This record gives sequence, C-alpha cells and structure tokens, in this order.
Amino acid sequence: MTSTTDPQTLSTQALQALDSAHFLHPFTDFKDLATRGARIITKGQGIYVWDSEGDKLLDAMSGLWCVNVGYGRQELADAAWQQMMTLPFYNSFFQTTNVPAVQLAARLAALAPNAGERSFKHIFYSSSGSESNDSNVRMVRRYWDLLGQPQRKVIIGRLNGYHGSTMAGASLGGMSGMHAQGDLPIPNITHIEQPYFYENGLPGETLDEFGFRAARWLEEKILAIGPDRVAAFIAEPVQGAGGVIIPPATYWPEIQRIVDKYGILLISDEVICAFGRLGHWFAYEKFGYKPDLVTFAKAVTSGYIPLGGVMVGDRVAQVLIEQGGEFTHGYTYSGHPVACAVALANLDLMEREQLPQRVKGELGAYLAHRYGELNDHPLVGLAETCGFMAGLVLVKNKLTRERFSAEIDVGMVCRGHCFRNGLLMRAVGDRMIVAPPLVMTRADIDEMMALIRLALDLTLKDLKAMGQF
Ligand code: PXG
Repeated sequence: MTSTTDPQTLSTQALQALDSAHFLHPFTDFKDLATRGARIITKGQGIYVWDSEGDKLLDAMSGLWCVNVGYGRQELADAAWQQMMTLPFYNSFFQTTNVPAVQLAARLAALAPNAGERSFKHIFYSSSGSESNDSNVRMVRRYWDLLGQPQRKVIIGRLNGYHGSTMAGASLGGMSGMHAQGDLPIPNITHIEQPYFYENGLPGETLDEFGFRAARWLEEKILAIGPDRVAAFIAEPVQGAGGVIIPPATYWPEIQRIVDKYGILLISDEVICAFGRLGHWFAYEKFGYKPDLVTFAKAVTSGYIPLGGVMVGDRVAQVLIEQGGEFTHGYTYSGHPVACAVALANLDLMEREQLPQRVKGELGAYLAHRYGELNDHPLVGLAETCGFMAGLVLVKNKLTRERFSAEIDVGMVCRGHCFRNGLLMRAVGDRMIVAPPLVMTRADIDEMMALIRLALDLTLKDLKAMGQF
C-alpha cells in the first residue's frame, strides 16, 4: 500500500492519482485534469524548477508573478525559521502587535515615494491580493461613510482587469468567465473597457490619442453614474492576468486628471507590479500618478510565504484615524509575524542586489531589446515589455491584425511547445506572456528568448500543417 505521509517516495503516477482524488485545484476543470494528471513540481533553484520526472524548466513566470528573487534563497528560510522559533503567531486584534509587523509597516511606508496628501504612512495587512482588495472595498466605503457621503458606493474597475477571486475581488475584476459563476459582480461595482491598443485602437489613431480616449471612458462612466455616487476607481498599473496589457503613456496622467476632478479615490492594484517588477518599489512611481490606496501581495515575500496588504494614503488614513470608531474588519493573520519577517528579509535582499534598479536599468533595457526582435516573427502581431513583464499577441495576419479563431486555441498550442522544451510561459487567449525572476542575467534572458523563439517556430509549423497559416 502506498503511504500518503511520505510523498518523496511516491511515484509520479501515484502522486497524480492522489492529487486528482483529493485536491481541487484553483481555476481548473477538475474532470479534465483528472484525465491528464497534474505536473508535479518538486524543487526550485535560481530561475529553474524541476518536476517529479526530473525535467528542468526555466520559470519565466516567477511562479505566478511572485518569486522575484528566484528560488532557494537561504536568507528567507532563515528569517522564517528564526521567527517561528521566537514567536510563530500572535494576533494584532486586541491592542497587541508584534515586532516584524511594526518593522515592515514602517519599512514599506519609507519605500513609498512621498506624494503630499497621498503619501503612505499606514499599512493594513492581509494574506493575499484578493483579501487586500476586499479590505479596499470595506475601507473605501467606510471612508465615504465617515465623510457623510454614504451614497458614494460605486467602485469602477476595468474589463479584463484582475483583482482576485473572492466575491469582492472577482467583482472588481472584469473577467466575464468569473462573473458568470456566482452572480457577480456584487452590487455597486461596474467596469469600463481596458486600454488595449492592439485590440481597441481605431485605424489611424496614434497610441497617445488612444491613451486619452481610453482614459476618458472613465469620465464618461462617472458622468453616467452621477459623480456624487462614485467612490473609487481601481486598476492595475499594467494588467497582468489579462495578458500583460501595457497602457499608452498618456493613459495614467489623464486618469489622474479625471479622478482629481471628481474627487474619487484611486486604488492602484500593484499585486503584480510592485517590488521591482516594473523597475520601482511601487509602479505608480513609474507612471507618475498618485493613488490613495495601493494593493500589494505576491512579491512582498517573493511568494515564499503568503502576505498581502493595502498601503493606505494619508487622505484615507487621516479620516479613518481621526474620525475614530472601530473599523470592523480584519483577519486572523493580519500582520502575521513569520510572513512579515520573511518580507523584511526579502526587501533586504532586493535592496542589496538592487533588483528594482537592475530592471529599471540595463537588464530591463536588454529584455526590451531582445523582446523587440520577436516582432520579425511571422506569428507575432506585437511584442512589447514593461520592466520585467512582457507580452506578445499571436496573429494570423500581421498587416490586417487578423486573429486566429478561438477553436484553434493558438495560445495553448504555443504553451505546449514551451512546456515540452523546458520553458514555463503563460498563454492568455492568444497572448503569450512572461514575468521572469528579477535576478535574471543577460545569459538567462538569452536562454529564455531562444526557447520562446523555438516555441513560436514550432507553433508556426503546427499551424501550417493544420492549414491555418
Ligand atoms: N490583484 C492582482 C493585480 C493580481 O494579479 C490578485 C489581485 C489576487 O491575489 P491572490 O493573492 O488573492 O491570488 C492578483 C493575483 C494569472 C493569475 O493567471 C494571476 C493572479 C492570480 C492567479 C492567476 O495570471 N494574480
């Protein structure tokens, strides 16, 4: 009989059987997975992971947009061990606190660029991006209630935006497949179209013109709802799960003008974009806007342990603090000492290795240069990067921008070739995306680019054989 307590001794097949017998995976067609069996990832080192068959895979997605410092970092394990032995848990509900949570809050506040009444001195902790966005909804509503404007309830998000998978997170996001399950969005959440030039740009329209037009969809929506009913706008600086949708340079400044004009709160969901991913500690710095609330998670610990939270700007914090009264919201693990200790060690590491600077400087430029070369590939409509996020769209015709029909699922064809050749790259519809660990060297980037080109070539060959190209 197979032991379920010693997984190291189990064969791949036995593990797959146990997996499908007991583990319901996130965002998964359970029946479909049971027929093929999950790939079992057993270890990681640097920019690579290995599966239970011993195959080595270059992890161009940093786990799931989070392992920014790469795998196998001793410092993070040491920090967790030390904190577990000192104080593994204590709550911060009943007028108690703990040392790492205090230190991390102060550290994050110091890292956030000072922006007048939008400067960030306060942190509200959770354990994930989804929970953090639930906290945002609670906090935004509390803010307007305290200001005597309880009618300001509507939060505007964007179609194809992603803000998590809880009821509020999925509602703030604009994924139609998610809304279709569970009567979402919840009341008083609505959406505008995303700033995706390749899809929504008009013939003859410049990127800058499109950026203005896309931002003004927000103003149109505010006016349609009634400005005194709108509480906040939430958006990712660059959309991640939606397929690395990089907004035109004109987009964010125009969004800032609009939220300022109507006095609505701006929430920057930086669960993917913060902590060096775009070459800054926080991505709003890169685009030059001033959010009131910033959602973070993932790379705050480089994914080594769950931690999330909201950076609360002074505009909101002052009202919550000075108007008093209990904020009736929080989680058992708000300010978890082990998670916060790991985050502190992770920030130390990022600072020491100057990871944001590498992305902002030479390495980000090199990735952009190498990615740009993919634009000569017959299948690539547009390949572009923003920091260490990169996306490309697979097209049937570069000139007319004709796309492949959904039945072909061209992204999955390409992803299959990536997998088989040792590259972990994501497909979002017909967009292929990467978000590599920030520790990548030039040689690592070259290796990744060679694998991407190989996967594109093999995909093209398949499409030709299918008579689709
Ligand atoms: N906001 C953003 C911007 C995210 O990218 C969340 C919130 C939710 O975080 P949690 O920790 O609750 O998962 C995310 C998460 C994908 C994918 O397919 C992306 C995420 C999660 C799962 C899958 O790219 N992002």
